[in-house]
Parts: sequence; structure tokens; C-alpha cells
Amino acid sequence: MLKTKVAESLNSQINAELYSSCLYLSMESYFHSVSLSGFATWMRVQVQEELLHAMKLYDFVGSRGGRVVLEAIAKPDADWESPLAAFAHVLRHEEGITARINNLMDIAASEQDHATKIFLQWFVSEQVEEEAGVSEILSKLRLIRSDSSGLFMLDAELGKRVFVPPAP
Ligand code: OFO
Repeated sequence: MLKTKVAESLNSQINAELYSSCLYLSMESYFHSVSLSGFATWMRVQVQEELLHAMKLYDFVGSRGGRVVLEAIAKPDADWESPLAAFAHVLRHEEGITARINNLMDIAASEQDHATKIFLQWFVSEQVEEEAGVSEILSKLRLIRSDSSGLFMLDAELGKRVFVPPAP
């Protein structure tokens, strides 16, 4: 059975992951509005990944006899001044999510909840990957600056991203 403090923290993380999916869905629409369909595809995959993160947490809470209590999801931004500004936002956001996961891990450790610690290990590794992937795109956008051919090449590259559901 989950202790109250751990259950509340996991519930709060479900909300954070659902917010992430809304933020990236909003970014998908922004990228469509500036005719960068490859960036939009990348964001759609990101939306699917965030929903998967939320559902992983949801299922874990249920499997430990906890109760999921959903909260309102904050309204995400709708506009960014450039693709660079959008991806800088993504990196800031993911760094915040990493801090939340680390905090969750600290709570699980202080409550001596070993099962939750093992479960959260997947999220710790996932955040390393997320930050690395976003940092790479951000570096490319900084190199490209206002070179539109570079931007279109990156758009084509990002458009190849596909959602790979994890093995059951
Ligand atoms: Fe769920 O990792 Fe991004 O937010």
C-alpha cells in the first residue's frame, strides 16, 4: 500500500505529465501554423510519450492500491517567437520535470518505499534521454539561426520521428 506522501507526489506527477502532453500539443499546432510540419510531427510523438508517462504512473498507483485523483491541467502557452524559443521552452520544461522526478525519488527514499524507487528509475533514465534529445535540437537551431535552408533540413529530419510504444 502506498503511503500518503508518496501517493500524493505520484498524483501530482500524473498532472505534470498530462500538462506536458498539453504543452507539446500546443506546440504542435504552433509549428503547423508556421508551416514546419516536421517539427509538428516531432511534437505529436512527444505528446504520445507524455501520455504514456502519465499512464505508467496511473497504472503504478493503481497496482499499489492507491487512488488516482486528477486535478485541473494548467493552460499551456500558445505562441512562441521562433522555433528556437519553443525548443528553449521545451528544455526548461524538461529540466523542471527532471527536478520533480528527482524530488519524487527523494520522497520514496525517505519513506523507504523501495518499489516506488525501482519504478521511478525508468523515469530517471527517460529524463536523461529527453534532455539530451532536446539539447541536440536546440544546438542545431542555434547553429541554423536565420538560415532557412538549414531550418527546412532540420524540419525534414524531425519529421521522421515515429512513436514507438514500449514492449508490454
Ligand atoms: Fe514526461 O518527460 Fe517530458 O515532460
